[in-house]
This record gives sequence, structure tokens and C-alpha cells, in this order.
Amino acid sequence: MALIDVKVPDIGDFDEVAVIELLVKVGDTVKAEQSLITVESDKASMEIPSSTAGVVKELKVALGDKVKEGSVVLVLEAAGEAAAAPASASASPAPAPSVPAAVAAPAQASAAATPAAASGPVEVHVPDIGDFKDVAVIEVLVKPGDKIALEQSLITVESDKASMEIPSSAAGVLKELKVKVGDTVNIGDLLAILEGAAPAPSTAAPSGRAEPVPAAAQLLASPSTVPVQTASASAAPAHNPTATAPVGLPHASPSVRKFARELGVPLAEVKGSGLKGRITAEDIQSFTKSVMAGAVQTVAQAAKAPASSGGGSELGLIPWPKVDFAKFGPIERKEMGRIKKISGANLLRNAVMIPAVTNFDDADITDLEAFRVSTNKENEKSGVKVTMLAFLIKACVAALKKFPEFNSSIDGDALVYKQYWHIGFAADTPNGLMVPVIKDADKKGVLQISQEMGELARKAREGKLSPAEMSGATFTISSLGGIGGRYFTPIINAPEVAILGVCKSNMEPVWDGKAFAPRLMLPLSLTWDHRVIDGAAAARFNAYLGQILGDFRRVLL
Ligand code: CAO
Repeated sequence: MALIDVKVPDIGDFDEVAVIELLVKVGDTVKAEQSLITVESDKASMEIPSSTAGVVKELKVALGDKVKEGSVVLVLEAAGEAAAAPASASASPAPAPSVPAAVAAPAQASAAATPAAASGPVEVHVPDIGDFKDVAVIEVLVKPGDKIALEQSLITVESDKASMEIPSSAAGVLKELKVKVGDTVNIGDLLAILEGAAPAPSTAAPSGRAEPVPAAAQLLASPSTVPVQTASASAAPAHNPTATAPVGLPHASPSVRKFARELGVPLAEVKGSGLKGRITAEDIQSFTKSVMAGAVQTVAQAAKAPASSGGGSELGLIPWPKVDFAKFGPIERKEMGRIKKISGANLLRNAVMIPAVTNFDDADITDLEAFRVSTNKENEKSGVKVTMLAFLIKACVAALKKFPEFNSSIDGDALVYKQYWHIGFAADTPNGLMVPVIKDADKKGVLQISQEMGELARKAREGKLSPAEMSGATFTISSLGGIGGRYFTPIINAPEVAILGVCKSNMEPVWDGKAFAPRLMLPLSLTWDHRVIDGAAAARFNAYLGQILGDFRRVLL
């Protein structure tokens, strides 16, 4: 199979056009004359067709690249007859095979102006647009009364492969427009009548035939001539004004694209209100207004927006209510702190993306609490206070070892089972919620964990935690035990798959088979990712955790 460089064919004298769309990718099978890329100048966009059929082996251009005649677009492995074609033929494909003589010959005049006195009315006609017939007017860019500059675009016309703007051949005031959106035009059709106009000296030829136009002027002077022929080459020899825009290419004229680029508007997200869904300059303006007003978020904004400001539109939800609170009473507005903004965005993603379920249970910690209190009494002088949370961390490591999926993470279609047990714990700080991590909790004793926790909690409150001290957790515990409450539904800290919430222990009457006995019960709230864990496993995890907390010697087993 022969490898063929497919090059940009003759696109007239204008060079350095930007690649704005890649229409094929490596591995695609393309037909001869199938469009490969879309390029755009400031006045025209056009598709570059393939000179031959084959399979795309390598793309040689990327979005934003500038190309000109002869630039290699891609490498094709030629199919069938094409492969057998002489190398020389395939090496320089698409020499604008269907370019009519008009293009190969000296360039055409711009929109032809009927000779007239400098101050009298001047007729502006459609210039030579090559072989194309009945090109649809898709946009009218001026209105009567407008002051028109020489070569200012008057209308946009479109074939099925290119759109282009037709410039004025004269300067003056627009008296009358002779076409409207939806009309079809041909060479020589009357476009407009200008008053007080002075036709351009070089474009005065009444028939549209003129002296050669300098290369740089061709695009403006005869926009359709070059791009239409080049763009369509032989791909669309028959004009088809009803053809729809190529899939994936937002339907908009070059000037609208430029306008959108200047404002940073993502064209693909704008709904066109023009003919055949075409995006107009007004659509860009109203999209911009909606974004500014907060009624619409771009995809890029939604991806990086803090949770609190999410409008909900990206999920297809109705917009967040906008209330003028001051109407109902005095208010004070305070910007949210950095940590709140960051954690808010993370919490929203985790709440929305994880199918989370919470199981509630109670653990009898009567004996454990007695042990903790006596240990602290014995260790009073050491300065290290053993906390219930440190015991919980140890107990959780034992449960995670017994139920390894709780210590895993989703990675595409796979589960990653971690062979280390790093436990994060939620810490309430003046700046917001932070989650420091006790690394290798399986290798540490309760005393060491208590000591590290105290240190990390202090750093968290002082805002001195390093990123390393907050990363790598495989499971998290959120304890509200020192504060109160019964149960709650903690949000999983992705990419972890489970989190344990703990509330304040209470002395409760517990039936021991013969009588009610006073027992210190610790409320547990285990939230888990239903993609990884199921309800039975969660119930077993809680039950096992309860057994360990009820008799801590089980940790040794
Ligand atoms: N039941 C009853 N009492 C408890 C308890 C429990 N489950 N857990 C702790 N206590 C007691 C402690 O024994 C301590 O009492 P003493 O002072 O008499 O000894 C007191 O409550 C305070 O404990 P603590 O909060 O200082 O220590 P801790 O180890 O329990 O918690 C830390 C440390 C950093 C986790 C905690 O300070 C904290 O920030 N908790 C909030 C976490 C949070 O905000 N979670 C919600 C996240 S979702 O928004």
C-alpha cells in the first residue's frame, strides 16, 4: 500500500489560512474528495478535500495551525486503484482539479460596480463566483442608510462546502439592498445600490472581468472565486444550496466566527437563530449577555466553577434562584474563603457523581471508652491524649483489610485495590473543612496515631497543612463525636469509595438477652459508592467494625 501525502491544493494566492476544524482522525477511511479539514481566513471558510481514497495514517496539522498551498494535511495509505497510481500523481494531490479557468486565469474583479459619476447611484453586482450557481444568501450584513466602505462585506453566501462574504466594490451610503436572506444569487445579480459612491478604480469593469487583482486583494476582491473552487474542488461539483452544514462545524459565517473568537464565545454552544440554524452575530451577543447575567454557563465554566456558583444548567436543572435578600431585611455579604470554595466544588462533584448510600449502625464502646479513659490517666504525664478517633482509625484499618473493596478506587472499568491504609480525618477549622491524612495507619499504634492526629489537627486549624499531608487517603472518617448529633450522611471523598461518619456516643439501655443494661453506644454512618460496594457488604463492614469496637482485642486477630 502506498503512503501518500495529501496536500493543500491551490487555494489562490492567499496563504496562511488557519485550520479551524479537523474532520477526520487517524484510522478513518476517507473517500476521494471527502473533506479533511476546514480552514478559515477572515473572510471565508472552506473545506479541504482529499485527492484520493484511503486510510488516514497520520495527521500533519492540528487545530490553529496555519496552512497554505502545498502544506501536507495528512498521510494516507491509499486504497485500491489509488495505491497503484503513479507516485508522482499522488504526491501532489488536488491541484484544484475542478478549478475553472476563471481562477487559473487572472483573478476576477470584485463585486462589479457599474461605472457612474462619483456622486451618483452605483450598482453593486455579484462578482464572478466561478462555476457556482444559485448560491444562497445566508446573512445580510448591512442595512439601508449604512455608510459602506470600499470592500466592506455586504452579504454572506454559502454553498454546501464554503461560506464567503461578498464585499462592496464601491464606497458610499447604502440606498437599497436588492437581496434578502434566503435568496439565491448568481454572477452579475444586482446586490445593492449605493449613493454618493465612488467605485474603486480597479474594479470598475462592468462585466466583472478586470485586470489582475493583487494577490493579497484576491480574498477580499473575489472571495468566492478562490475559496469556493478550492474548498469544493471536485467534491461538490454541483451546487447544492439546501445541503446542511457539515456535522460538527457550527453553522456561522467567517465574520461571526471571528466575532465569537474575539469575545471568547464557544460557537459550538451557541444556538443559531438564522436560516437553517445558522449562528448570527445577534446570537453571539445574546449568548454573551446570558453568560454575563449568570443565566447560562459555558461548558468550560461549568467544569471549573466552584460548586456554590453552579447554575444547574449544565445538569439540565432549572437555574439557581436569584433572590434580592435585602428586600426582606438587612443583610451582610461576605465572600467565601478559598478553602470553602475548593471544598465546595469537590463536594458538589462527589455528591452528584457518586451513587452513594448510607448505612446506619451502633457500636457498643462501653469497654473501649473505659480502657481509653484509664489509658489517658496512666499516660497523663506523657502529654499525649488517646482519642476515640484514634481507636476508630485502627478499627477501620482492620475492617478495610477484611473488606478490601472499601479501600479501593474506580479507575475506568477497573478497581484499584490499594495495599496501603492511609486514613483521612475531617477536621473542622476556622477556614473550613480540611482532611489531613494519617499515613500507614496499619503500621502505627493508637498512641502514635493520637499524637499525629493532634499535630495534624493543630496544623489544619492554623492553615499550615502541606498538600502532602492532605493527600493519599484511601478511606476517611468524619467525627462529630466531640460536638453531638446522632447520625448524618457524609459525602464520599473521591476517588475513595466509602466514608465513615461518627457521632456522639450515648448511654443507652441495651437488651442483653435477660435485661436492659446501660451501654455506651456509638452511632455510625457509613456512606459507600454503590458502583463498588453493595448493601450487604456495607452492613457486614459496619457489623465487623462494631465487633472490633466492642472488643478491641479482635484487632490482633
Ligand atoms: N462520643 C462522645 N464523645 C466524644 C466522641 C464521641 N464519638 N468523640 C470525641 N468525644 C469527646 C472527646 O472525648 C473529647 O472529650 P474530652 O475533652 O472530655 O476528652 C471531646 O469530645 C472533644 O474531642 P475532640 O474533638 O477534641 O477530639 P476528636 O479526636 O474527637 O476530634 C477532630 C478531633 C480534629 C476530628 C475534631 O476536632 C473535629 O474537627 N471534628 C469535626 C469534624 C467535622 O467537622 N466533620 C464533619 C465533616 S462534614 O461537614
